[in-house]
Amino acid sequence: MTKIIAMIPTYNEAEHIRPLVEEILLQDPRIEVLVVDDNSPDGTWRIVKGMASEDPRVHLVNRTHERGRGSAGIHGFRQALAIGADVVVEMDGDFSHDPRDIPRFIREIEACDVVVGSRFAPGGGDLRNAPLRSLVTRLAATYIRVVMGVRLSDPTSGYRCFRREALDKIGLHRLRSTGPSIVEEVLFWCHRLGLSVREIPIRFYERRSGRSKLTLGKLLKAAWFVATLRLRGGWTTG
Ligand SMILES: Nc1nc2c(ncn2[C@@H]2O[C@H](COP(=O)(O)OP(=O)(O)O)[C@@H](O)[C@H]2O)c(=O)[nH]1
Ligand SMILES: [Mg+2]
Repeated sequence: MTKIIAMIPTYNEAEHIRPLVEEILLQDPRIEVLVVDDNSPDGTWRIVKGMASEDPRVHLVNRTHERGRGSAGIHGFRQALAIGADVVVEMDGDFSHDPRDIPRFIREIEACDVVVGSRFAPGGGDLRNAPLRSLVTRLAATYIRVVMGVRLSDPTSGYRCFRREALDKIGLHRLRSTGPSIVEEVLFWCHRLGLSVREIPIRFYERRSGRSKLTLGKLLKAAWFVATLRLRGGWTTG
């Protein structure tokens, strides 16, 4: 039987982590959840720890010495493979990614290596009530398509699904991002290594509560990192 791990990096998501994990588990009997928390001051990790002690389908990594969306994601992929995942679904912990989309990801991954949830594919949507954030997402998508040479409609989407073999091929050891540029870095390698990537439409919601951890500084750092990726690709494979 296939083991599917929903991997969620979290920082201060205590207000909704429990209902989110519960809703994910309902989507398929083969699903387990792995939360990678960075010792959130609001105690997100404590809630997940409690759930994990009662349900073997819930797993927690609490990182006490590191902080960052990128390094948490890499840690999460590694841990998901270590606990035997055949398929990993990567998603955010704020309900902006609807757990009810997971079955469509799982169906689609049967026929490819990686599935990306796209807000801009026909049938998808960006439903945030923040026009500036939506505009930045669109500009970033154009920038990444040009700089990385990928043809996807939504290259900054963090709602994605990977076959185990795809993560093995990417080689987690080569990923360098500490922050949010991990999303683009992983996509870059998918593209560079010729993995088959398909998009499915998703609706992207405003976070249910709490605050985004994305700052202008992190955004600019990510944009710079993306610009250096081609150079890295040349070095490591050239
Ligand atoms: N472990 C970990 N998760 C993080 C960190 N920063 C953001 N996240 C998580 O990554 C996901 C996306 O972050 P979010 O702040 O919603 O960014 P946005 O959706 O771009 O506004 C959420 O589940 C966050 O809790 C971090 O430093 N460490
Ligand atoms: Mg968010």
